[in-house]
Amino acid sequence: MKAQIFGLLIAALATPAFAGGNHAGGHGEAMPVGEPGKKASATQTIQVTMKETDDGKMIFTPSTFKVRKGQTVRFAIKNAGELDHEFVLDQEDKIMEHKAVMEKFPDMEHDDPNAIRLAAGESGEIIWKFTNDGTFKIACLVPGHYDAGMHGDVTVAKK
Ligand SMILES: [Cu+2]
Repeated sequence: MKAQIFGLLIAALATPAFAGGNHAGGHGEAMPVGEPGKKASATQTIQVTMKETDDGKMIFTPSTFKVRKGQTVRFAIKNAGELDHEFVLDQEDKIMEHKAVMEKFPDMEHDDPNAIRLAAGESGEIIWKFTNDGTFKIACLVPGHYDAGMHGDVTVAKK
């Protein structure tokens, strides 16, 4: 249900060129960035920490990731900061659309399989199968956080 509402919001903001596309997102559907993976298939665990820094930035550590097409990765994510943070994995244009929606509706919640929101001190995981090569992004879309530095690059190699 939340995803459906999100889809409607996205559709309302989207340009006509996007209007025919599927912006409902997630819930087991294949996306360009990949699809939810099975834990037993994960060949790699990547630990990711989210936090604020003493000089006013907000960061993912690490913030660059290199994986291979076909690989299933377990992202073990920890919020080591004092604020809520999100880990959203997607195409850059989808991240930027989603960022714009979050700025208009900051209290919006979503439960897409390519995203997780963690309160301070919480840990969680996303198991993801990368089904396409290319360049994708991770980001925190809590308003202001992306601009404070909370984004990173995921490169998916062909082989
Ligand atoms: Cu954040």
